[in-house]
Amino acid sequence: MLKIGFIFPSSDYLFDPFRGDPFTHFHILTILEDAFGSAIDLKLIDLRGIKRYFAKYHIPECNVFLHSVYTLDFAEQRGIIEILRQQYPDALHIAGGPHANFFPDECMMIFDSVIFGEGDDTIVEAVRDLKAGKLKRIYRPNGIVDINVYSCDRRHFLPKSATARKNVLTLRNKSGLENLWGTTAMFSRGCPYRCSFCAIEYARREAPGIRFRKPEYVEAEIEYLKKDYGIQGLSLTDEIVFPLNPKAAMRHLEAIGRTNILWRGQCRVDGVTPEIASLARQSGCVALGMGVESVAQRCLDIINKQVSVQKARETIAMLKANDIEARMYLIIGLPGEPDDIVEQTWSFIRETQPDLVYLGLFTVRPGTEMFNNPEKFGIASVSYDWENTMHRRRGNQENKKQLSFKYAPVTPWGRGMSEEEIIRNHNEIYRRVKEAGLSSFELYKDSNITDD
Ligand code: B12
Ligand code: SF4
Repeated sequence: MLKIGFIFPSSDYLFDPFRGDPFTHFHILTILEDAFGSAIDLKLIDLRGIKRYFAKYHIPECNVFLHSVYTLDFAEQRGIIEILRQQYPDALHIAGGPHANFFPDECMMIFDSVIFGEGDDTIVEAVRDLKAGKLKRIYRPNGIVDINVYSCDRRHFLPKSATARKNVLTLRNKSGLENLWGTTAMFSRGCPYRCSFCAIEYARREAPGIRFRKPEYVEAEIEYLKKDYGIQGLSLTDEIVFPLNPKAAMRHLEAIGRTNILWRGQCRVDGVTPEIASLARQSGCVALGMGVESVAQRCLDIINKQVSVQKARETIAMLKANDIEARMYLIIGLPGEPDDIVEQTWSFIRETQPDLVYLGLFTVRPGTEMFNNPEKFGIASVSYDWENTMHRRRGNQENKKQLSFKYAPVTPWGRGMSEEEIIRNHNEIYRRVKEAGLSSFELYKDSNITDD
């Protein structure tokens, strides 16, 4: 029988790698299970928390190994393949995922076959080809897939203890929810916006826009999680949790509401109307995170955020008025920051009183407009050392902070800030945020926080 193992790397740069769930792996394995049933043996080889050196002892022999390649994981994945080529020399390695799409040549040198773009249909084609001894080097999708033709992602590939966890719905202002059994879920794919610091642009180049699962499938998936895993609370990791069309958003929220689950999610500052906020609360929403990114309008314009600082103010107030915790994501070090960014940021926080502030240091991520055209953003150099191109959470929290890029001394917006200044600004805002009890890291001390 053909044995297929989908490897999830150690994620050793995360404070708690079990804070998120491997959706890609659940999804692809569910598709293969539906297509081939008991004719193939499927495994999710979960290396989270396992030291890299010991990975080899946790990987059983398979005919084929699957890998979803992320930039931060790439060095580890390459190391695992080197070991597996010795340990199981006949096994083949098939890859897909963001980093494979950004750097196809590099990935083609390492993997036997690479699936570009959405792999929902092409993985089935690849396994059929493999069985016939005709695995191709490259697979590409035929157009954008319909995400409603697949079963809901089944989670039985991991033990129940990895899915149902506490501390998923911890709130700043109310206690008790941290004890609910929770997990993460996602009911959409993609994002129609193109912020220049975000990897969505290139990760989803072949499938622009956003697609949502039908309300009846959303409801069925939540009921499955309640019944089989005892789930009481959900963290929804969709980039944009509400369908953009207001009628569709209402049907979506009504479906979630019928399950009586509590949930938190993410949205853009321009993605919530008062009606949606009120319905979201009725459907069990307790907190929403928003990419405010910067309180300097010039930065928002440069990064193509297509929102105003004023809109962020209004949305924070609207969520609070609806008893939904308003959490804001901020990035320090963006191009075009004014010299007094610390004071501007602090005065915005004092005025709007968000419930939590997630503070990030700007990184130029592979797969972004900024990585591909740095000079347009006044950036003189960017690191190609994959393990250091994005902040590793452990490193970020515990070690010396470092930037993965340098601004030119003169940028299209004036003087380019030095690494030292940016880190000093970040540290100062973080100090004030922490003192005010608004730090997300303090709230989730014991676990990592998923990011946008
Ligand atoms: C949910 C999510 C997570 C989850 C689950 C990730 C997972 N590995 O399953 C968690 C919270 C764990 C996570 C963590 C991180 N994430 Co994340 N995550 C996402 C998010 C929001 C959705 C991904 C997803 O599950 N989609 C649903 C599945 C079905 O779609 P998919 O993953 O795109 O896979 C499809 C194709 O890409 C392809 N495919 C992908 N892999 C493979 C593999 C094979 C073998 C095949 C056949 C096909 C295939 O087929 C799939 C079906 O069409 C994306 C943004 C986005 N909207 O795409 C960011 C995103 C992928 N994450 C990103 C990042 C940076 C991270 C972290 C490094 C962040 C951090 N520092 O904490 C970590 C990495 C952890 C890890 N080791 O995986 C970046 C990737 C950038 C990059 N250069 O690599 C993205 C694009 C966000 C962004 N805007 O920057 N993430
Ligand atoms: S930052 Fe958010 S809104 Fe902008 S492109 Fe990325 S996912 Fe979309």
